[in-house]
Amino acid sequence: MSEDNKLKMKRRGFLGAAVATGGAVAGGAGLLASSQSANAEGAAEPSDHVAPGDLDEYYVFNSGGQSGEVRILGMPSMRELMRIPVFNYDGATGWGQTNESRRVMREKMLPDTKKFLEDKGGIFRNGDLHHPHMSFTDGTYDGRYIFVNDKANTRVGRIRCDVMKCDAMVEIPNVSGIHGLRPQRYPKTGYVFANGEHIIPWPNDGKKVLDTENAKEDYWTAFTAIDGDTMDVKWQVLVDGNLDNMDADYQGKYAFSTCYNSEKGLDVGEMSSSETDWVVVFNIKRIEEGVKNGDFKEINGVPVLDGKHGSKYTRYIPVPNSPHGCNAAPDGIHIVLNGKLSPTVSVIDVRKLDDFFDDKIEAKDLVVAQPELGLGPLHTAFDGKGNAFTTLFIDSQMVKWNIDKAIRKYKGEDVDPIIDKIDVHYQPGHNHTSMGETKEADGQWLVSLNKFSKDRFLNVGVLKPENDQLISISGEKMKLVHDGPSYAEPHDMIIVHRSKVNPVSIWNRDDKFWEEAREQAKKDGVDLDTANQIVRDGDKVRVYMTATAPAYGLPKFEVNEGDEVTVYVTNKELIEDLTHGFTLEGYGIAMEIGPQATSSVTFKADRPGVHWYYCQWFCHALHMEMSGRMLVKPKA
Ligand code: K7E
Ligand code: CUA
Repeated sequence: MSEDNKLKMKRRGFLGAAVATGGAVAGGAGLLASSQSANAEGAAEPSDHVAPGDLDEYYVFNSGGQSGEVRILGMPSMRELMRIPVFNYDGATGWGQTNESRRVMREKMLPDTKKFLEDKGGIFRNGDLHHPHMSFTDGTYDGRYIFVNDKANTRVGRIRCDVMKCDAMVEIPNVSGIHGLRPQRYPKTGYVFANGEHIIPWPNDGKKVLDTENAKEDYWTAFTAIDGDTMDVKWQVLVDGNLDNMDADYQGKYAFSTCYNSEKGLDVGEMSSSETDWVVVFNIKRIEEGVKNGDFKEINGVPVLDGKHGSKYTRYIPVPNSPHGCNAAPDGIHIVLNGKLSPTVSVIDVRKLDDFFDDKIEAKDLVVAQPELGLGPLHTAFDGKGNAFTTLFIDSQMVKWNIDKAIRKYKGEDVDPIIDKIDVHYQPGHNHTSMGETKEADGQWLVSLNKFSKDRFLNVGVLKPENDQLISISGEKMKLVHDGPSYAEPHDMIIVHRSKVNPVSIWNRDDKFWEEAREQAKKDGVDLDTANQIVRDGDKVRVYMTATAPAYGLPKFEVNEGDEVTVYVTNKELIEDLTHGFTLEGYGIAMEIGPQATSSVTFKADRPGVHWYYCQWFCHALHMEMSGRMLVKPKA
């Protein structure tokens, strides 16, 4: 029996009538609103309660903002289940320190950056991760990957959902600050699209333009398409203005980026001086043809097409100044562009885009609604039943509105598209609904990611947490059910039904994650799976050892001061949840080794003496005893 069915069986007993009334089945296999427990009347009462031992119905992949990581929460409990280090340095797992993680971080780093980081440890230790999005097949999540942006160091990362580890990272050339990011929805991902936010001189080497009064001519940014399978940059399209957020359609034809700073100013006054900015629409097919026909300039190895005003690859739709969020509705038709400085959102109809690109209609004809929702609309999410939920940053509210009514109102009908408004606490940025960015949007839950929590939690000092609030949207009215503090600084999340995600509990011994270790072992003539031995190669020493609770295969090893030592630890356990660690005292070294994994770390043995290594993952009654000694013989 599948986990889902087991859960269903277990819950069916006590849920009773609630299964029938509140158990909306929307699209995916066995989507059961099991978190809605029954009240006395048998009506569904939305609750975040998940009893001890019970499992959540949804995975939440929450961004970690300037913490650079991704966090996995369970929904509706909103319990934090795991963290996935990506653009950061993590002392627990050794992310940024193990050879395996450093390969991921450095493999597609630009040569220039590699050089810059040479004497700084070789990696960036920070990142700013705003937008996690799962790969799609035919308009819904396919559970393969999660793609993430790094605004701080202009990268795109990928998380493998089978092991929930970051397995690829690419630094994007020619732009600065990757912000909006979305995988292609149809037919499948495919491309991962990424917005370069900040305009910079092209090239940005300090030679040509260092300080300029003429950003209009000298500063640029671009829209980037990455191949989600190879993580190679396929092409870029140079645009007018700063690119902010983006989304892709459900047809695989177009992508959309909100754009601020159409003025091309270099400070906030200049950037917001004009009445309107725009949304740039990218015509994927035309761009691909352009690449094929050589209609580009190759810059730093990437075909860059000209997408400025007048280009056949793009169109510019004027919208009120400084739009922010860009969200495709699960109806596959409507794209909502959030006003930010304007109290409105603009809704465009993707079915008109072919005509727009053929210059048969004007930009204004694309806009089918522009409801006034309140102050500071930033992002919009959907319930799959024709309703939208928009965060109002300045009003500190969530507004529920109906897309169809907004369209009718725009046509002149006397209808109010606003259905409900509730206060959130406080100043929401992103929001997200369960399965809401897929065609299987199920209208169960909404999270408001609030930037400020102020008085909502025990005071923890000057730096306050944010507040991710869980809201039930299964009824006509929204209902706030949970406050969830979060550390700096989730911008965005996705809410994925558990039926879409199938992580393993034990690594596959043949996983390519430690391919380099495998190859090195082969060269050294040792069997990585079983070796407990030292291989000396000049002043390079490779130490191979196994880990089986409660002992390492090597209780000690000896090296000389000044040796470059690589320690490979292979976890031999076949039991789930039996992770070992390797912490080397006084060397600042620690790493995680999951069941059936190999992890390795390289360091210079420049501290003579006895240094204990021990297992920092509690694995056995004799876990404390799982240790050994590295003996470093001093130079004569
Ligand atoms: Cu914070 Cu998506 Cu970077 Cu809006 S963005 S809030
Ligand atoms: Cu192995 Cu603790």
